[in-house]
Amino acid sequence: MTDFLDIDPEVAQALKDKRPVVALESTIITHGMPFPRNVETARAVETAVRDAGAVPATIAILDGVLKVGLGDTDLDRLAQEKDVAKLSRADLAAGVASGRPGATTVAATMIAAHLAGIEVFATGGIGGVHMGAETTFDISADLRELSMTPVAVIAAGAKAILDIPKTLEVLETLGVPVITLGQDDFPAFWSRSSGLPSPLRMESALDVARAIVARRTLGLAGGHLIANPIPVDAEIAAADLQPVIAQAMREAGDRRISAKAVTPFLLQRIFELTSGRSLDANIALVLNNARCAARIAAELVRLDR
Ligand code: PSU
Repeated sequence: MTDFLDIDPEVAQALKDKRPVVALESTIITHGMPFPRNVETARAVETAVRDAGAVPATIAILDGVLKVGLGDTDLDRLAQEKDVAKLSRADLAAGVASGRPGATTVAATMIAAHLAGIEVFATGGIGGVHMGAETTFDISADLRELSMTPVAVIAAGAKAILDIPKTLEVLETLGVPVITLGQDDFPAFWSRSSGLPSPLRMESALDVARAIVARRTLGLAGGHLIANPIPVDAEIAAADLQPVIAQAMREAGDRRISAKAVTPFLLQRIFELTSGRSLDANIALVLNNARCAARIAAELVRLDR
């Protein structure tokens, strides 16, 4: 495995010393945000993790190796490279074998984090059940991964472009604990509330760390979805976004965009239709999740001492 997995020395040392480490994904860099804000955000997120006392480990495939912890040059390369593959569980191994650069989704990042021994991972929003899934069957592999791989994913809920009620139903069926921090409603990425109650609610990073330890001790497979609402001053009201999302989805339908291309297309169109407001909100929520993940990782390390 060492031929395919490359853990950055700083990350490896932190894990060995039982210091907090937070995994970060790369699809958000290559398919979620335009250049150069993508790489600026990737760096700012790493800094936010460090400022909160943890070591960041951004994950991607470069030169035929699954890298856990990217250097500055790696980040620049990834952000500017054309045709980076978006890799999930199904194509992760083929992506590594191809030798071409690849970005990891939430599912693939969870797999890599677990291989490296990292239990906490921050992203923007997880993939979920797409609108119209009753005919397209388009359900993100992120959901099943959460039921299989013991990593806690800190996200601002599920993106509002998804069918959130169905996403919550599938998570329940798969036995994934969905814990929202500090409020009763499950958040919807750019907005603080999806209008739906969260299955579980907790108030602090310590509560979450205790739940992770309990799940591990009980031997229950899978991870946790920790929903961290976007900060109040950064949110976009759901009512303002609804027509924009509807238009972007109509366009995706007209152009027959499908499978992996759907989420990147919608994010890009919503960015254009909101004159960049959606990207500002996205960046704010990712930074917020990075800080939250670092606090959870720190509590987890303390409980494990
Ligand atoms: N969070 C963001 N932007 C993103 C993503 C998360 O703020 O682009 C990515 C994650 O990598 C997630 C993917 O796994 O979107 C979901 O893609 P899909 O809907 O195709 O499963």
